[in-house]
Amino acid sequence: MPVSATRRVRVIDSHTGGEPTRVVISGGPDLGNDALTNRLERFRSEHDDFRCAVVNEPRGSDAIVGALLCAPVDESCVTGVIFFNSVAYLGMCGHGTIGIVATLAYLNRIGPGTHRIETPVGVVVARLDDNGEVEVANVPSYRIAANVTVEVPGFGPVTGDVAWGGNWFFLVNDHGQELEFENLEKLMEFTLRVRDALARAGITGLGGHEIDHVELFTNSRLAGVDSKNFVLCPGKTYDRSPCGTGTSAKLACLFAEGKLREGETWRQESIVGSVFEGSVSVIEGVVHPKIKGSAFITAESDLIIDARDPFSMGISRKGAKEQRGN
Ligand code: PYC
Repeated sequence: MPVSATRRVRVIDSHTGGEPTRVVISGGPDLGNDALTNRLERFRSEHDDFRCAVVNEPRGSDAIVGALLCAPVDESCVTGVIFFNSVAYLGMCGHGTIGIVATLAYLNRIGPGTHRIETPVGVVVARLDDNGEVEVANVPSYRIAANVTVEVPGFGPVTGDVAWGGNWFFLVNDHGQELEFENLEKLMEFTLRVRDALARAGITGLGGHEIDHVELFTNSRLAGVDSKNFVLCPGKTYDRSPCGTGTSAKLACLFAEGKLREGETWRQESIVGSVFEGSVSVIEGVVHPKIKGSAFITAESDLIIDARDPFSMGISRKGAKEQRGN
């Protein structure tokens, strides 16, 4: 095989509260140097096969969130990043940002201190502590609608809030589900139906954006922890971590309801039992959430993209038929 037929992509894998992040260090597509929103569109329209190659089977899984590092436009940022998963691109990703900070520290590119990171939805500021914990000051977050009821086939009316935390969320407190790891299949089925029902009913985020995350809440049984969640992410996967953007959306809703004050700590448990700490500061009436957690490096490797391999660019739902040749 000629050497040129093989492409290498350098990645570092980590997990944040159980949720994996695969950071692409080199070997990604050239997306140019203009605004990250433009580069994200170029990624989506011209290099979507690269997204599949990095996070989909056979190299990846539905759970992995990819993070393509790129040069920031804002030179005060240590890096720019575009997040993606097995089906879509994410505006921001809280657990992924914590993973990036742990990855850059592992590579000795940053040390403890404050680091700005540019995302397609704005700059976030991460503080790496000496003990490895990372606190992310996320993009401003807000609730756009409270007590929205949608009719969910097989389940009846479900009421929740629509909020932005860097992605769009439908947050539901009263759902009749038991948020236990053993119930994953049921939780997936319920939240997938809720998401479909929202789309059918034309309930969206601002600008008609799809609400692609559904978040269920219950009380946590862990001492000192305020709440436990289950978060459906784009595609058919759930967040193993408490979801940084989802916790940000939750903090915005709590603040709007007068249930959380500036500077108070909110502890959010995930469906696998990991915990993020969150708080808000309010500047000119706008909620700025902070999320704290830790990430651990799990692998450092080269992905090999072999042109002879029919699944070299991953198995995608739309491409599987072509790849199988039928
Ligand atoms: O932590 O924000 C997050 C996130 C979004 C999707 C998966 N994790």
